Parts: sequence; structure tokens; C-alpha cells
Amino acid sequence: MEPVRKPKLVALTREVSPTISRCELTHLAREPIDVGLAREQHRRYEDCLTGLGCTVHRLPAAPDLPDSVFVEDAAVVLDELAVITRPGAGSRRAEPATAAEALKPFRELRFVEAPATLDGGDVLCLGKRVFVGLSGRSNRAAVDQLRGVLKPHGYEVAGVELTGCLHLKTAVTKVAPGTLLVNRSWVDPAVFGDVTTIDVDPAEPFGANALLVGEIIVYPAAFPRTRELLEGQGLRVRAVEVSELAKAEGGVTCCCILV
Ligand code: CIR
Repeated sequence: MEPVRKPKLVALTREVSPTISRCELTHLAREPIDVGLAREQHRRYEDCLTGLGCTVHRLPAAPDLPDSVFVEDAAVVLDELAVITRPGAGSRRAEPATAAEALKPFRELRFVEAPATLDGGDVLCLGKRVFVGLSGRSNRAAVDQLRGVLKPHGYEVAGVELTGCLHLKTAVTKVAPGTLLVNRSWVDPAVFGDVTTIDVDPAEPFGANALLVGEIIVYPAAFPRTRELLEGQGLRVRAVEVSELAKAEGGVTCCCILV
């Protein structure tokens, strides 16, 4: 087996809020969340990132912000700058301020402004192409603002229609250069142009959210069939148990911002 190439990345994370049980839910029924177990799973997820060569910067828990562990939604970080979002859920509007403080030392910051709303979970970057899910959380005004901010840096920004899921990255994520893992019931992969696609196993509709760190895919233990499909393509996967965070409608991309 080839050695794992370790990326030099900072992974911003945020401690699980003690009030996570009051999280936003859109497509899932509310189930009791064991906060202690959620924290333990989150720690193991952070350990996994550390093992992959990331330096984890954990931001403190926010008792008044139930969904704040899902830091991905607060910012979009590119090589040239970071865009601080304006989340679509009113209960999450205060989250980005903390992410902005944490990102200030790393990137020039730009800010999404009203009437635009944007969740980082809706933003999929494929090189210089940026796709924004037109979800219940992110709107066309956000696509226009991102386009204005990113065009001078050579990016193209396009809105993508979705149905049936929370965010674009619930439906599709990058698992290798030019390769997307997709649930095509929720998004049509034709919009991404010339890419290779791997379909989630039909029994695992939530299995399209994977976090690529360097060449390794951090992936929920809950989706063994899709994991087998990924490994069958020669891709390398590290499984993490994130069952409690999944009850809050979060996946593996949502719990960090890679800088
Ligand atoms: C929410 O509904 O906003 C949270 N309960 C879950 C957010 C998950 N974030 C993500 O997929 N990027």
C-alpha cells in the first residue's frame, strides 16, 4: 500500500453545543441526541483529522447556538480569501462572527450581505468552478454576491437546483480529483460537466457527504455499502462514527473548515 500523503492544513472545528438537541431539522424527525456521545464522536473525528496531518483548532462551544458544531456553514475558504456567510436559518445567524475571528489570521475576509443567505454546506468547489446549491438555505442573491467577489480571482460561480435534501453537499461531494460521490435523486450530476461520478448505494441515500482530506476520504461508518463502492474504485477511506451528529442533520464535511 502507498504511504498516505499528509496535507498541511488547519482544521477549524467547534465543540458540540450543550443545546444541540434544539438544532434545526428539515428532512429528519427529531430523535434524542446523547450530547456526551456526540462530543466523544466529535473528538474522534478531530483525532482522525489530526491523524491525517491537520492541525485542529477547536473553537469553544456556544450554549446559545445549538447548531454551531457545524462550522462549515459559517464560511467558504478558498486559496485567495474567505467568504463569511449569512446562514439561511435565523437561529444560526450569529455563528459566522466566531468563524470570522478565527479565520482572520489566515485569509482576507469578505462578507455575504442581506438579502443574500448562504450556508457553506451549499458550496462545492471544483478547482476554479464554484457550485452553490439553491436550497432552502442559500439563494440566488448569494450566488450573485459570490460571483462578484470571486470573479476577480478567476472563479466561475453557478447556482445548482436540488430537491429533497438540506444542502448541496448532502447530495454530492468530491472524493478524488475529478470524481464526485452523488445521490442523483437529489441533484443532477450533469450540471458539474465532465466529471466521473460514483453513485451512493440506494440503501444509503445520506451517503454522498464525504470529506476529502488530501487523498483520504473521511466517511461515516453508517454507510458500509457505499464505502465498499469507494474502496472498489481504489479510493482510501477512514470511517468515523458520527451517529449523534447525523441526528442533527449534519455530516462529515459540516464539522470542519479546512484552511
Ligand atoms: C441545520 O439544519 O442547519 C443543522 N441542523 C445541520 C447543518 C448541517 N450542515 C451541513 O450540512 N453543512
